[in-house]
Amino acid sequence: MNGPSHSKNNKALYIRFNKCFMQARWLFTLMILTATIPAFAQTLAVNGLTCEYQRNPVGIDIMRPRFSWKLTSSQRNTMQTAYELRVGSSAEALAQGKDLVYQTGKVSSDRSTFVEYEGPQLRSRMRYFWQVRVWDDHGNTSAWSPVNYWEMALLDAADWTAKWIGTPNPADTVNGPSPLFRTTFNLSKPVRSARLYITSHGVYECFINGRRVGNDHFTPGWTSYKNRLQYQTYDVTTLLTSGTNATGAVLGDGWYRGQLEKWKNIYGKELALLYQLEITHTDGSKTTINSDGKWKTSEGAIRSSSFYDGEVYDTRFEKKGWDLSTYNDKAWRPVKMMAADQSKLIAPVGPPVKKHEVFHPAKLIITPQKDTVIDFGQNLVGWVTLKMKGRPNQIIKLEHAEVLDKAGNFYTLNLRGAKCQNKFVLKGDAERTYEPHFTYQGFRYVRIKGYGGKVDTSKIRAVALYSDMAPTGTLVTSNPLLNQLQHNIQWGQKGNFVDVPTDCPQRDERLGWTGDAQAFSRTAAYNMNVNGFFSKWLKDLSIDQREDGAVPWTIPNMMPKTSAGVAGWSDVSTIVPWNMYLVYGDKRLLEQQYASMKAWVGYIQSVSVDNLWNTGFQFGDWCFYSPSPTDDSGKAAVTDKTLIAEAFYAHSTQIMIDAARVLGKDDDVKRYSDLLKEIKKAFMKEYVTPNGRTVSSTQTAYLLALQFDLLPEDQRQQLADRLVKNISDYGNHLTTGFLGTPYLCHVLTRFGHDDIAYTLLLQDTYPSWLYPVKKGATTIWERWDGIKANGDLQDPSMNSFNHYSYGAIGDWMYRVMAGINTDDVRTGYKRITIAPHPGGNLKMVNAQLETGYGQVSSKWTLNGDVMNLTVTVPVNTTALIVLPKAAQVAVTEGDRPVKEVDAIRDIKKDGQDLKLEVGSGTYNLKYNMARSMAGM
Ligand code: RAM
Repeated sequence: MNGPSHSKNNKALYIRFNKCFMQARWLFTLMILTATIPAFAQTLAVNGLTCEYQRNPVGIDIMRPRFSWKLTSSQRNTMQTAYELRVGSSAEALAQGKDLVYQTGKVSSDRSTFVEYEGPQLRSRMRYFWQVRVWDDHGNTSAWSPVNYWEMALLDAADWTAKWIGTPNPADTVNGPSPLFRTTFNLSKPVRSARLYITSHGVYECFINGRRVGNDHFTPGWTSYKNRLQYQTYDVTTLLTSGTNATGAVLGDGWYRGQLEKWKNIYGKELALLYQLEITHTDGSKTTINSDGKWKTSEGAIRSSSFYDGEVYDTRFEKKGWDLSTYNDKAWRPVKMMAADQSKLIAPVGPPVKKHEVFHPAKLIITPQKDTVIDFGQNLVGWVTLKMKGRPNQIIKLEHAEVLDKAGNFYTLNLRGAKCQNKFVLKGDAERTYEPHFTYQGFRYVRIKGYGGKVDTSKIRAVALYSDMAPTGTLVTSNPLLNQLQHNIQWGQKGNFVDVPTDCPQRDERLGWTGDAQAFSRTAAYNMNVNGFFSKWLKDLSIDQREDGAVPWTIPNMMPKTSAGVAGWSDVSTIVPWNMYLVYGDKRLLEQQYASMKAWVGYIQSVSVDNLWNTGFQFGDWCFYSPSPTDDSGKAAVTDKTLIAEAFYAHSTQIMIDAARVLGKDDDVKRYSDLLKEIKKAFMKEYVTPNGRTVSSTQTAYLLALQFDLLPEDQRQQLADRLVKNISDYGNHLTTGFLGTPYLCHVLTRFGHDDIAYTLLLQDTYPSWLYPVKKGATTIWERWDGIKANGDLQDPSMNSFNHYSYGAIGDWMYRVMAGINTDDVRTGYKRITIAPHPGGNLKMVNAQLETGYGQVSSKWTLNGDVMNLTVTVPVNTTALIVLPKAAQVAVTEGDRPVKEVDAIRDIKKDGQDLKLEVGSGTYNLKYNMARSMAGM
């Protein structure tokens, strides 16, 4: 009955025959190709070149830039054995190997990431071209890679000849009209190239001859402005014209003087512009156009703009053609010359904010309160654009909200003081698109007022804006709810990686909260390349760190100096550099942050007595589970804040040991190892009973103690059992807050409780990850119950629907469920572990991760007990594939037993797991778990 029918059999035969025939044909073609093409062309190639995290960066100021490249090969099991890198000052000469600035010669090395430039001193403004070729361990040599480049920015303060200009308006006019600045200039000679170096106090948009320069937003970005201010470099060659040119810029308050929490004018009271346009003519001569006393200023259509409150754009104030040479600026006023220090200027290392996804309205709703509301179907961060003609003096008001309330009405209470409104005042001229400039909103719903008549949704869009990080990870499972969770995690990241890692994107906060960032950093690094993003931010951290080592709650710090030095928040200073080292192998970043890391641990030491850190303010396990409104049952999962502090003290100290080891600082290894022993002793004495129970019987207390190895080995299992019991006491629910959540499933897995990790992951009643998903969430919420089971909304004073911290489960989903991890010695995925943990009744998990070496992937499917695992290991890496419940004899690839598969270097049995040491390539492995275990 079960056997295939005859016709099926014939069909299978036919397909097999056809396949063979095709394969033979393919082989034949390959043989011909092999005969005609030199050996290297078919097997080994170099691509994906980057310099300092970027592809062809223009305007960097790193004197020893680092190069990375990726290899591809048609052969399995391929490692780079040598590379040769060469740098020249022109693409043509370089391709011919002439006039080289620097060449490494053939270097025997398997390094293909972060290879440092060691040539002669790099010069301001110079563009350098580079390429690389590689050798592999099969005897192949690649061709030279395509030529890439990087360009140096202005390296000396003396390179700046432009002057800072501002407006003669009174200072401290926060939320006033945006100033415009303009000038004209004549170019009589043809232009070979032109660079604009530009920055501002406030945020800017710049134009040349009516065209916008670049497509970045909120430039120059947010840094610790009192100490460092980024400027951007743009290639504007094509924007210039012969004859008269015009250029201009418009400024908004931005982070510089706009409201941040309750403060305004934090970095200064006046907006200002610094603009240096350097033009090289075809004859080699130069013209420089600088911001200076000759520029003029006026006000334009942006009547006010603020991140929190939104923007008012009044077309009646438009200065049509203000950025064209034909414009008459007689009525404009001379600019005010500003004093400013050029020495704080730096070139960016992180990505700028850009526009990304565009959303069409999903639904037009008329609410019970008769509001016209558009639902975009996604809680996103950015703004709404509107195409319309309109009537003279028509005012369109767009208000933004993340959720509707229980009755289906537009809900803005959780935005607190932030108005989140954009207003457009129209003239009734030709149809065009309106969009704001110096603001952004976190929203899914938009209430439109003043539209008049039926809203034409075909002309309305929502545009997502966030830092331009390359997407690196995808994760899909057979469970749609989990897929939605993964989606929500990624959108939480998009919405909160807006130049700095923010806690939330909607209410009057949007600050670089450190605790949230550390909790989410590892997950973030799966979803997107955050190396440059965090490098920039960590630099601000080390600069804003207090002299005594205390790390502020938020970075860049805009709070009083006393708002610093908190467990789980300030530990971002050790945790994130270490995570970046693990996932990218970025050793220089670790080196750069080392002093800051040390200072933080030094601070804890200085406030500790007998190695106990139990003084000062702590946030604790923020947003932990607590039954509301009262806690008669004593079920609130309150973890002693000083226990948490001591645990993170140990964790940061452990990271110091690890970092010191990597950086070869033996004295520190010893010093911190000794210290850690004392901290653990103090922890045991103060927080662990003789029976091995932590004084707080909470999941977070157990998790921190276990994750950070605070108990002696022989006491750990019993604590893990307590954790399991605790979870079951809460009806298989988590109770953790921001600090415990990232470790929850990892600890369960480590102590053999994958099943419980899956139970928690798949739990869909409050508190759990899937509860919000079931409630229709499209991002991660700040609270486990942002919307209660009965539809009521949580306390509006703290109820963000886009807060990424709990999204830290993403790390476990990639690292354990799909099983993709980096080795912690050969970091940056130089050596990969693929150790999937099937469970939770999932039939399939498929994850991909673009690493510094190329794509790693792990896809498993379970059909009954039959496990199919497809793994991709990039060239120049090796991997350890861990097959759960597998016996060697049972595992095959196609028809071949695993031991016959080429590129498998070693096979070992380890308990129930089979471990394969493999080289690069794609492997399709298959076995029956149950039969394997039966010792087949
Ligand atoms: C809140 C922030 C953030 C948290 C701090 C302690 O206001 O939203 O998420 O880290 O407080």
